[in-house]
Amino acid sequence: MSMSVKSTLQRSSGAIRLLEAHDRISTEIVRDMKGLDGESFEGIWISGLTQTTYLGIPDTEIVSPLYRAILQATNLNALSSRSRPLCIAFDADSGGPISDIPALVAVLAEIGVSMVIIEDKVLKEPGKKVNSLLSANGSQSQADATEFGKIIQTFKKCAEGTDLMITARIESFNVRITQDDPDEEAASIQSSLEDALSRAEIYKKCGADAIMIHSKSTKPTEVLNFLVRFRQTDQTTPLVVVPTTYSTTSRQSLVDAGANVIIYANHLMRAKIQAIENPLWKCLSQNPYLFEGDEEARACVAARNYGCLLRILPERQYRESE
Ligand code: SPV
Ligand code: MG
Repeated sequence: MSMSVKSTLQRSSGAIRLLEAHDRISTEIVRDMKGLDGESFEGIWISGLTQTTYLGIPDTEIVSPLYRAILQATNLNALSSRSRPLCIAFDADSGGPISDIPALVAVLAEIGVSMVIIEDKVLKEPGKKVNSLLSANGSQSQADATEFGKIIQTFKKCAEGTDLMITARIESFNVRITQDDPDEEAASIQSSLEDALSRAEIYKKCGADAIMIHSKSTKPTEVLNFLVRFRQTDQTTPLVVVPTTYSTTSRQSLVDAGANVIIYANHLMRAKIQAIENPLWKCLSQNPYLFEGDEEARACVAARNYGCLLRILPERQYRESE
């Protein structure tokens, strides 16, 4: 049995925390581990980025969310069998083909997912989604709010009578083109904030049960400003945040501003890469001929941090983003 995000939110006084898991062993680790504060994670995030990394392909939606959900059904089939039930949130990228949505929602229900997050990105071409953390100006495109609202409506209709929370993810901060001039930059940030707030209203009217606000800024300001402004007029709709780039921000400050769900989106994959590469690097230094002539393998082994996750992926855009 998995836990429903909705009922867990109703019982929780602070924010619930979800940690990325991309296979069975990482799911079991999340189930057993506690944070430094001694508290357990309430559940897992099935991340597009780490699921595709696990498959060795880029996070560009070349495989549909439906395909990833089906894959997860085999990977996570241990969910029901172990001691502590977990909440499961699923990253549905841009939602995939609209004709897939009924099947996607059915598979998600089957594997116990109770929150699905759909982002208002638009793919320039099929299979060419750009990951939100990539910084190249203008590389990401946002969907028209009304068109995206129709996708939310379709998810909502398919999920009727279930506990699945349809969550609209707003990318206004990530698609923004940064400006050199400080005044123009401040105006651009402000207009993204207003755009994000007005999209939140549209998506709620289309049936969104929760809103996720994303940002690739290393400072939490954009997200905190959104949370505070949103909460001035709506104290109930759950708000979801992903503090990957602004990771030094305390959980309490996000909760105080109005966040209800905090997703730690790629940590187990990053930990796994380090756990593999560190002993391997040691082994390599003891045996310098191990990878002789194989520059690609050397590059993988030598990588040290998040950049490594991007570097091992074959797409040129990831290399350019380093
Ligand atoms: C993911 O984990 O796949 C996400 C979050 O969508 S991010 O990579 O930050 O866009
Ligand atoms: Mg994703």
